[in-house]
Amino acid sequence: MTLLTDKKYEPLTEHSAIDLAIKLGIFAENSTLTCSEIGDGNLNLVFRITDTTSGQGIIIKQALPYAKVVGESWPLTLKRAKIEADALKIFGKLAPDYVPVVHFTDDQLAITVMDDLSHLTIARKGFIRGDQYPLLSKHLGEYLAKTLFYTSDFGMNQSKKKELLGQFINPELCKITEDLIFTDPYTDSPTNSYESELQATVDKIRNDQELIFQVALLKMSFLTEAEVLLHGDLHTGSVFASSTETKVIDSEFAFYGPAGFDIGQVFANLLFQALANVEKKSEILTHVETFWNEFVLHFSELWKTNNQEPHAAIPGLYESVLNKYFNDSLGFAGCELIRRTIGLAHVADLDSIEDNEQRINAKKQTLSLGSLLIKSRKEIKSFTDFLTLLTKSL
Ligand code: SR1
Ligand code: MG
Repeated sequence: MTLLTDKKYEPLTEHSAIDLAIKLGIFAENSTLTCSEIGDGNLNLVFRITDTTSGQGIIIKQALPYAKVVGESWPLTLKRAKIEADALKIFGKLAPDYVPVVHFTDDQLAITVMDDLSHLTIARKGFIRGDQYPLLSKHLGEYLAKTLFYTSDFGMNQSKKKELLGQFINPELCKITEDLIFTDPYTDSPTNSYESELQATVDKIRNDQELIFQVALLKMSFLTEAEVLLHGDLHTGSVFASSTETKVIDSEFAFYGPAGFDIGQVFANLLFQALANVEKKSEILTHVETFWNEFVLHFSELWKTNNQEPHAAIPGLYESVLNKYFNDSLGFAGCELIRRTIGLAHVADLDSIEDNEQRINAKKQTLSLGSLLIKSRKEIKSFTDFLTLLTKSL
């Protein structure tokens, strides 16, 4: 929905965000409102506006015409706000328990107005401070089973899927992923950043021809395999959580790609916690297992009950599709582990380890696990094999 088409784009301030919320009729003109810019991601402005009397709030998210993490030298399309809002609406219909409600959008201003989730915590921050999220992995498994299945050729009309694919052509944001995940970490790119103590390990990665070949294959899969509508950036910073609730946000990287990409990002971003703190190994492995089991439980049920593909019942097809998703996810998880350690966009799980030696060792272990998953993903025949490998490697 475009509500304010006469408005020219300009970045909101805390003051103009309040004006906008009143103009949109979200709050009465005489309400006492407070606003703070709370965006801590790499790309956007995020304003939380609260009515001090009722305590009720909303979020206005606005895309900037450049990547905030780098600055104005890295221009970026505002169209991503529309992609994000459209994806949130689709995912919200498919998995309503796990997606915030979108109230308004304006393509010109590149804004999305959505539920205030401030009673929840960004899962990565919560994990780092020791919060427990007993239902998070179960919820993410169900969320992904539903969003991936219902946007695939198995879960929706196959002609409509092609139209949806066209709606989510997202070249600029995909290019960020292609560069930052699949290319830059394996070259001497100025976007990379890592401690000098990692240089020898980085050199080893860049000289590992088998590893680079496998990364190139995974990149080809990302570029060409339009299996499902992906979230496209499903790390723990894109998830708000509490002990009872889980909400997936930040879908501006959404596009049609290989299902294993979202699954692998969830695996990797859970694993950062175990790599950062060995005491969390058992908690995190339980999350990894619960996430996968829940994904399979829902996906297999949807496959049996809602399949649109006439060949769906052919013996072996379900197993073949699921094995492909699983196998791909291990490779994509490996790429995520590596790029978050030596590429442009790091994770606080590792970077916040204060002790230098401990941090470097955790990062070396992350790079080693990443390489192993990428290179040996096809030999990992079952989820049990994966768990055994993780138990040995962490
Ligand atoms: C320039 S954007 C860097 C990273 O932030 C986003 O959340 C994506 O993960 C992207 O790769
Ligand atoms: Mg994001």
